Amino acid sequence: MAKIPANHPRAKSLKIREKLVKGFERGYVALEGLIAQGRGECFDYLLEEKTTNPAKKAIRAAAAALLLAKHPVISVNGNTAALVAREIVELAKIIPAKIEVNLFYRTKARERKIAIELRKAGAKEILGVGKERATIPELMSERRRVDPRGILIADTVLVPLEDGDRCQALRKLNKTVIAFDLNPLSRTSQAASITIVDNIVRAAPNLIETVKQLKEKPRAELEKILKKFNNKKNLAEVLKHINKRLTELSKK
Ligand code: PTJ
Repeated sequence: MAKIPANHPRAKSLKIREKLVKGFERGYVALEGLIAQGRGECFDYLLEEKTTNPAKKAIRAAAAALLLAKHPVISVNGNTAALVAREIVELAKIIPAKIEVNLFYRTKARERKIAIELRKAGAKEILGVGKERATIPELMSERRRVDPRGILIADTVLVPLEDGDRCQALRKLNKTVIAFDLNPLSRTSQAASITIVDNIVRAAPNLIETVKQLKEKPRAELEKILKKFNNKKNLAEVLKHINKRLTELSKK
């Protein structure tokens, strides 16, 4: 793989791509995961590759929801393992939450390799790997196979880089769904209880810090934060932010 010059104006973004390409070469990122990243990058340009105020609000609500949950689970796919394995493990530790591998393009080999990446990042227990599964009847894709100790009984599920179907299925099962998705228009973004419209590489460390800040707060305060949050309104704020930026740019 060609070396990226440190002074390249897009070095940061190219390094993120490199992580995904390496993950693909090692066999745990799906080929389609590379396309998904490209889709995300396009929206990240519109956000100026910065965490917006609405994203910060969504991160705060997500932290409150995860701390209030009885059975919080973090779902991990190929892209998430390639980009933020360490952050996922740290987040799971401080909440505390379970980690479950759940793949759209599921193969036993990818499951196993993602578990290896998560172990390298410090995870001790990883659900959803090579075991007998329960299924979510509302769903036809491979994502329907869930761990009976994890997503099946979870009340709150964090689903980074999701496909819309599972998000809707989990909502139908009355679970609180938190999504990271750079596309505010995606079905996932629209269906989730809390959508963090931000790049997972920025949002995951931010979520860790926010969980740390809120961890000792009384439940009543966390409930207040959650009650105040409205996903539709927040997505509208993201669209207004993009709209304002494009309007300003188009005047120049
Ligand atoms: O590992 P698997 O088998 O579970 O497959 C994972 C992918 C991502 C391939 C699969 O879930 C898929 O096809 O996803 P989609 O439908 O392409 O949706 C991915 C969403 O994530 C898109 O809306 C992208 O905008 C968004 N996205 C991509 N990269 C990032 C992102 N959001 C936040 N941070 C990113 N880095």
